[in-house]
Amino acid sequence: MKPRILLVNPPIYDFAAYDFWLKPYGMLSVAGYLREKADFVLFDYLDRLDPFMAGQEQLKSDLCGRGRFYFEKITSPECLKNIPRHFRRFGLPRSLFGDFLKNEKPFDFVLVQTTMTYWYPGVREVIEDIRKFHPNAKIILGGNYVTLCSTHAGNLGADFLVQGTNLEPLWKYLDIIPDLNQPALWEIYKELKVGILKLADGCPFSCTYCSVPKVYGKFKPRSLKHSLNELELLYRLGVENVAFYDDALLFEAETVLIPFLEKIIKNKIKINFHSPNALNARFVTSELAKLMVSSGFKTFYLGFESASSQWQKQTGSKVFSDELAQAVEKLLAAGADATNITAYQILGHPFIDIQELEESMRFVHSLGIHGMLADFSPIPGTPDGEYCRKWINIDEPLMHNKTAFPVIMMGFDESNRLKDLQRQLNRTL
Ligand code: B12
Ligand code: SF4
Repeated sequence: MKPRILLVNPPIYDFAAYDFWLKPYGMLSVAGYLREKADFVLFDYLDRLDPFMAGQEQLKSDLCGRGRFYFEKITSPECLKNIPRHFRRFGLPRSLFGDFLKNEKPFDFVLVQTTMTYWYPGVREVIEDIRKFHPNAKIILGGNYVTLCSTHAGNLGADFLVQGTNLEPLWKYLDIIPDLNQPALWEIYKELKVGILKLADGCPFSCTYCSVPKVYGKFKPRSLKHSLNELELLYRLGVENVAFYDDALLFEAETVLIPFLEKIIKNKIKINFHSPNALNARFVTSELAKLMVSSGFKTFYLGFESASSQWQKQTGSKVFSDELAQAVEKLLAAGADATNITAYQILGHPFIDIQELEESMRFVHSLGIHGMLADFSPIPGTPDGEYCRKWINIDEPLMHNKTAFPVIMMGFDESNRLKDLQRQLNRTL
């Protein structure tokens, strides 16, 4: 008999959360490798097409597939009490999971997606409920929180942790031989409008605030055939918007992104593409910009962080200001809509004294594109995260919260002033 496996994407406990193309892609990929070798059931707390959320006007998606989550206000955890913002629980109500679990036959395994390290209270809640209703199911955690905070995650009460990207121990634990050619298990959703793709793992840079180089190592393209299979599945299922979760989508584009986009055009696939996880402006050539626009890219998020060359060099030299300016020019010349080009800039980074953030925001504005302040989250095991031990207990993942850290670093008023300034600048475009 095939094992019965429950897949759970937990609710989010945070000050803010927005469905910026959020999908439990790691867990769905693992489930895809086990397609037809197990019986799967999904409970995705963050599925805005679930009948509970789909009926609510204020939670409707925008044209690109983004939107608000249902939430309930809750008390802040003790260590975040001094952050003057409401703490919330985002996602379907907990009682719906209880009702669901009561009516399900026993599960052999439960796979739980973990994402931001500071979202672990949602994972803990899921574990408590599974233990209550299905005490014999083996609970397996995988994803970013488990990888970056394995000791902490080990204390949440799960049975097995999948750290990093090596899935061999998981296959042994499940006692199933996977089929690694299978695409992610997207058909498990009753209705799906947004999908995710990842054409490669890793990144060639080593930014001091980022965990990717340590977790993924060298840049490694995935198989083009695999990515095209996955895209075809998404297309068949009626997906309208696809976001790339790549860390270096434009790196070695001649062998990775360009052949992929050429196939999209050749096969006349009409899907909107998005790059929420930041593109590197250095790699935007005129040809690539044209290809991206003609193959369906609609939004362009560029990682910039700061216009200060001292800050840029000190944190890894991933991109310089003239490269951002040239990329914007090329994207505009290729027909990209200026209102859909956004440069991220990091807010609350510990080297704020050399970051020249306000000047950087004005520089981005001078290029005629939107800026977006990306609150800094200190990550354990990275040079900048470890430096933040000066201000916070980094062994408590709640202290990695991106809303909290800038307030702790620079104060609530200063952080708000910069956010207001960003809004004002964007309004004048
Ligand atoms: C996509 C992405 C996003 C998306 C959202 C993703 C989501 N679903 O929520 C967006 C763009 C919105 C985003 C936003 C942010 N992000 Co982000 N993001 C990522 C990224 C690139 C991938 C995360 C992911 O979904 N992985 C899942 C899949 C794609 O990974 P995979 O390797 O293929 O998975 C394999 C294995 O890992 C394993 N696996 C993975 N999951 C599971 C689950 C199970 C059950 C099992 C068994 C196995 C398994 O098996 C898979 C099979 O191949 C990571 C970097 C990275 N490369 O991991 C950063 C990362 C998670 N983000 C990070 C940061 C800093 C942020 C922001 C704070 C940035 C900012 N200041 O705005 C925000 C925070 C958003 C918020 N609301 O708080 C940090 C982590 C911070 C933290 N403290 O946890 C990371 C690690 C990047 C970094 N800088 O180091 N992010
Ligand atoms: S370029 Fe992006 S993914 Fe690569 S190390 Fe820097 S921040 Fe991380």
